Amino acid sequence: MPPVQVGVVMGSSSDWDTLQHAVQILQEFGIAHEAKVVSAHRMPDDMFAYAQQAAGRGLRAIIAGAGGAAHLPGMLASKTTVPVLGVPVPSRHLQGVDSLHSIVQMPKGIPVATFAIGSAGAANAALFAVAMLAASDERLRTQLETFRTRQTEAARAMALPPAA
Ligand code: RP5
Repeated sequence: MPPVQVGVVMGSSSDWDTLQHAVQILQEFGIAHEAKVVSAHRMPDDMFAYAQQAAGRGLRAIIAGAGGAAHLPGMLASKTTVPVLGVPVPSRHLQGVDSLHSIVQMPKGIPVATFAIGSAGAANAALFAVAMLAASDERLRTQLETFRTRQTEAARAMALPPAA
């Protein structure tokens, strides 16, 4: 098994519906990854250990998703210099606006790259990780360009139904 390059972590198994969209992209690009629950509030010691071991394990990026009082991305970022990409998970009562604010409002000095609420944010976080890795990987850069070209072609081919 190749060494894991991107870690995908989330606060609860209930976040998987959202974070699986990041994993799908990583799978599509053939990037060695792992996905696991690492809750900031329910297992804080595990969270700190994950962050502290990330660089030594060779992780190049951590995609961290959480909902509500979404402290996971920021707390991971406080304990590692590995880039943390934060994904706000839609929450039951506030539709993820709480998650977004919790993740995006980091104090100066500890950045978390914050993406859109929900599945688009999760997919884009993974695409961003791909772009980071592609900076030093020609094969991956070509793959990313092909992905973009296919997307452009699909958009150009979009047909609209007749007006009602
Ligand atoms: C957060 O609390 C998790 O990231 C999740 O989005 C939210 C609710 O968790 P569960 O009660 O569904 O386990 O820590």
